[in-house]
Amino acid sequence: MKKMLFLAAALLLAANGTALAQANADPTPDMSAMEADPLAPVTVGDIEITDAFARATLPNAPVAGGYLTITNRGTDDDRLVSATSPAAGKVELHEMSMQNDVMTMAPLPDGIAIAAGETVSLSPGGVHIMFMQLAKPFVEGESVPVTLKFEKAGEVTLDLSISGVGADSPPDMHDMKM
Ligand SMILES: [Cu+2]
Repeated sequence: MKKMLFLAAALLLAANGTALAQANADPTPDMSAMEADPLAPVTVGDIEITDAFARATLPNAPVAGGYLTITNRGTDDDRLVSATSPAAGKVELHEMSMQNDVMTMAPLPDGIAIAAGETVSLSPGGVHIMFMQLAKPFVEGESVPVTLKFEKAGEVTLDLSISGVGADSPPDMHDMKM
């Protein structure tokens, strides 16, 4: 729904070059338009989150991966300690690694450290948000809400845009043979 609203707003702006120019020059842009942009950075305290997305799931896939980039613009180290979502019965922070030539993944009990001034990317094949016990499949073009809890910055809820099923992202990565 948010995406629809954003598209409608974009079309309205595109249909009127004057309105677009005014929007760009306006030092206090329309907040409703900003909230509707799924690609806009999300901030909480000194933490900035960009490039948030999840991958669509195949039918009956038990899990789905979520990915985003976290930048700590503050002078204190912070830590992503947990994630939750109404779209999944359980959400964990995972790390992938090679064990005896098999790519496996395991929960990160201490969360993900984001040192002051550093940027950490959660991406396919690396650290990721694991949605488990999915309420329903993740469908490309839709979005999934996730609430991230940071040790210092606190909690923030954002929408992950759902992209296509990645060719390098099988439905059950827990047993992915390399
Ligand atoms: Cu995982």
